Amino acid sequence: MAISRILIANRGEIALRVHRAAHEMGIETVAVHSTADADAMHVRLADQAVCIGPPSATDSYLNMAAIISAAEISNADAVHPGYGFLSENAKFAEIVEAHGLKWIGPKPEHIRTMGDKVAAKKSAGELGLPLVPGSDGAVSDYDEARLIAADIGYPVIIKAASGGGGRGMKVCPSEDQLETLMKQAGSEAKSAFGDDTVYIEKYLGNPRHIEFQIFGDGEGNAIHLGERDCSLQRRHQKVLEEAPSPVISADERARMGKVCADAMAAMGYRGAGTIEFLWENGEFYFIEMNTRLQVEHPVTEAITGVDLVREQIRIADGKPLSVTQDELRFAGHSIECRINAENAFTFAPSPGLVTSYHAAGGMHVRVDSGLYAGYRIPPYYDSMIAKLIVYGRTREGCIMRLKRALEEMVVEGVQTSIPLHQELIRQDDFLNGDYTIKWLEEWLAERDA
Ligand code: MV4
Repeated sequence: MAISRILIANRGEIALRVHRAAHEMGIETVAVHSTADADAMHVRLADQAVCIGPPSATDSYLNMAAIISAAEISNADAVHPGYGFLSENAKFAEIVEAHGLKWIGPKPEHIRTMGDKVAAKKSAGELGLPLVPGSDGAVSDYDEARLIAADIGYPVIIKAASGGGGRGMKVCPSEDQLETLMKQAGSEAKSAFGDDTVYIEKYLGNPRHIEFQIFGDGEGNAIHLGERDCSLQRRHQKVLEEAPSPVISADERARMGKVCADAMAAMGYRGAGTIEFLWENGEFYFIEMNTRLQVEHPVTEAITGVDLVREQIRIADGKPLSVTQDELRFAGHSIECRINAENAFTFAPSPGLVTSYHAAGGMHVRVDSGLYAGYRIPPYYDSMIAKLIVYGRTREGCIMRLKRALEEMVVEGVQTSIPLHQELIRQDDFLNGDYTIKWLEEWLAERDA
């Protein structure tokens, strides 16, 4: 039976994004929401809505039993998890499938493998992806760590196997600090993730974060949709993303994209995935894989013309990929600004009543947001309230359009990061595409000095 009603296990702009793709395919949607989100746009737009618990995400958007119950009572036949929340929870994917529902996501075994950074790296290496030099798996004793670090050379970085988002990482400059930092990394990982497993890598001093979007049909076919440059981050939160990367040539894209697609084909990967690399001195080094749709997916949509959520739904429904690698064309340039309800200088969250709202518009301007005038942004969740995505034939044209679109955006009643973006895109280094993962924090430190 074809999918006819999707339960969207998420909130905010991504819930709207999934709703829109579903409705364009003639598929009904079921929203779930906490009591704090009763007035949210994703609830208003959906065909049905089910309250799944109190404001705390643990008791609502992370409450598997409540979400499965909502799917049963609404007669949904598929679940889309969006990003965050339960999207990379292999157990949840299994439970969804065990209830006879279609999981709009990767196979649970692949979610599980990629969620364990040590297993992910091992698997990536076997699949032919280039790795950061380092330990071959987990490192348990100090003597072993010392030998590995001496071999690859200092500085090294100690990472938690269950980590992610930069948590549980320690940069170690020399051997005399290795034992202390290993113990620290292990105990921090234990308290944060309940797992003290760590591994070691060569520390790359000043790389870019470049990720490839891939799609698999679960039956041995896979394609890549090019890369995104996500180097502009603050405290492991992406601020602005672009596609293509200003530093990757068409030949490099085709070569590395093929390495990624071949790897995904070989593992029988299903659905959307992102392969994250650090890029330094012209070389790619695999660090992690994300087994979900990502916040920044619209920049890839803009340069390829492929609706990634539609593609996810089609694949979950057993249909083939809608485009072949040969048919895919990368055209133009796209930039996404994440607009958060926060102070543009201190980054302090700024939830509350939105008194007026006007989204930018015009040619090649997209705003993904559940905002409306009179909406009260709840304090319980992520502060991202909108994504502004702009397209242009060239990077320069894209930046000019972005500048214009940022001027047009109106969000009153709360503070937003719009002024931060306006300042950021005027910087020479940004205009030149000359930035790495350290650039944004260094620029902010100078700005605030
Ligand atoms: C690294 C690294 C340098 N060398 N690994 C941060 C989060 C996690 N996804 C991996 N991270 C890093 N791994 C090696 N071997 C530097 C980072 C890193 C980083 C990576 C991507 C984007 C922003 C970052 C900010 C600080 C550190």
